[in-house]
Amino acid sequence: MTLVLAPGSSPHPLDLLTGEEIEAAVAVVRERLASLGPPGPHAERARFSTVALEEPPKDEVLAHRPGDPVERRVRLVIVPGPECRVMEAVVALAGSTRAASIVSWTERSDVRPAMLFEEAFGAVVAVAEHPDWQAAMRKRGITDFGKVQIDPWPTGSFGVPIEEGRRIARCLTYYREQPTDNGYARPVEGVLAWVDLGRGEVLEVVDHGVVPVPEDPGSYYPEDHQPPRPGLRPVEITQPDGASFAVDGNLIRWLGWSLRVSLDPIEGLVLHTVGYDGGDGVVRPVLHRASIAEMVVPYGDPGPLHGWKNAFDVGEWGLGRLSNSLADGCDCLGRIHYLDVTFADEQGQPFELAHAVCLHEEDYGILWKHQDLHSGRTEVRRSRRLVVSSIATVGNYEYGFYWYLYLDGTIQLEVKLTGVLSTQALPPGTRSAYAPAVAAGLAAPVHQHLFCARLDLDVDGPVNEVHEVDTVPADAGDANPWANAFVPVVTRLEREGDAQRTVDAARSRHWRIVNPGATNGLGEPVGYKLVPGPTPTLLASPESSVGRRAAFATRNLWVTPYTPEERRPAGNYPNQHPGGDGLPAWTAADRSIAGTDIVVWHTFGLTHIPRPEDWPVMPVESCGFHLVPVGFFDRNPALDLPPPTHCS
Ligand SMILES: [Cu+2]
Repeated sequence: MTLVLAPGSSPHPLDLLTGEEIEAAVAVVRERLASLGPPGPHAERARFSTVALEEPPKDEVLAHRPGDPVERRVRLVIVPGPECRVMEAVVALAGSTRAASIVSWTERSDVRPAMLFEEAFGAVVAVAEHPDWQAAMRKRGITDFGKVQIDPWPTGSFGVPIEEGRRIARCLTYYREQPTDNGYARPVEGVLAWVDLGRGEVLEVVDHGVVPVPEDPGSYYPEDHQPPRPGLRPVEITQPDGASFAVDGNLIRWLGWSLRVSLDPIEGLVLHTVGYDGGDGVVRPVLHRASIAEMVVPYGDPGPLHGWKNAFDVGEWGLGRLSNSLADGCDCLGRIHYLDVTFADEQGQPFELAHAVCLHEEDYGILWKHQDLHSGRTEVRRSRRLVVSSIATVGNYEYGFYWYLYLDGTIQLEVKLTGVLSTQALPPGTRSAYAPAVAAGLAAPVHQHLFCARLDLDVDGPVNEVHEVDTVPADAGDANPWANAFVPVVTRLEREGDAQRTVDAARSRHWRIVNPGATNGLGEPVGYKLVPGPTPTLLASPESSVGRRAAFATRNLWVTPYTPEERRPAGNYPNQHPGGDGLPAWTAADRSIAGTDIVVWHTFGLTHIPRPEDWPVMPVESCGFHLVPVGFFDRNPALDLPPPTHCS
């Protein structure tokens, strides 16, 4: 069931971008393009890589009160032609879409924006028409070129001469007997095509040798898995009085919590101004802004067809642009409210992605319980969480992003990974140390998925600091006569150079974000702790190409002073970037992170050693982290929950 609620009752600086705003911003940019150079080519050839809300500075967001005037701005990245050149524009709508004007215009050369879908499609067509690729297919007995799937990949940065000065895709081929086949079941091993995306030209086709195409079609469709498992009876989620949240535009209020939600075309799901009201009408800020600001999927197979594979799915493709339209009863259950999001296509035309973000509640077992053995009295409270979710499909893979808010003040991000493995064919009778077999003649390279969450925490205000907490055995001696003692050791991180840290499960390492200027009822600074999961760091060498480009993934924690333009930990243009941009560049100054507004960057994820059970479609594997109040409240903040009415 879907709740139908009105759009925002009062304009807010973080309202979702509208189609009218996109049209106005694109129109004024097109006028500027038409005025540049010879008539025609710029305005006609230009494509819009990004059209997004230019979020106002933090102090403006915080100062906004209902009824205040709102100046809306739109940020655009324009690709004017086939070269490695973009124009970055910010357009002010000045309170009216009719009064749009360009407030900044920056031309940048030697950068590659996120891949353009139109150009990626053009690359597929160009490869399929190329005689060298066709010859490679015929060599493998494939003569019907309508029965192939060609996947364009971002190419990385390896100093390959033909890639210099161009926007490149490397294309891999898969065989599909039927149009609905799972292409990844039948990789056409050995064939790699380089395409100049801007010019739509195949530059080179390399054939590393024939490996038989695996035969199993790898179907996950129900018609191929009959009969269905018997005995699965319906589960109905009923909420007879409706959901416990209220939505006003993109502002959500739920049982003390309030937050705004948006979907950025590049970063995907974004939470804004997350705060908690303990019942006295005062919203205490916790998290000013949270997003997945970059991610990387490095593959661990050193072979010529797979060794270059790594994907920065935020900066090279854009998680928001790849988000699904979610379906009732499938992606979420219960009383659901969807946010519909308006994006621009690459021609600058607005289009609506309906049901892009799902809001719903979930029962989550017990929150707290005690049975008093003396009196026999039992108290138990149910846990419930508000779920804010979106799902992006990036080629073969799905990433589900699930933010949870709980009744005890906890915030969690869970990323659910599913979809289809990236595969390779193995020569008959062989095995690979780098790519476990998942089906007959089919293997999937080991790889990692490493996400970088940018967490602009404002725990009871913007001035926060970060304390690393390790719990360690106490020294032997008179003060520890039973040698049992262990103690949390708290270290304040003073400068950026001190704040490049990794997880340490043996020490229960976590990081407390505290407000030194706000104390709780016990006289201690209020705080939230970042509790990491069992996460790896990057396994590729830091000196490797991917290691240089994804330096953010070599550490689980970075802390920087809040700087509005520092948004993306591998830089704004990681596509074919040689590396060093983003966090390594900013933190080289070793700025102070004490007594100031700070941003916490948490890299987390998992190392994926493919299993047969991951084939032909992968059951969800999860990773993520928690933000848990530590002295933010004076006691369990969920004592006021009413007892359940249905237990006896
Ligand atoms: Cu994986």
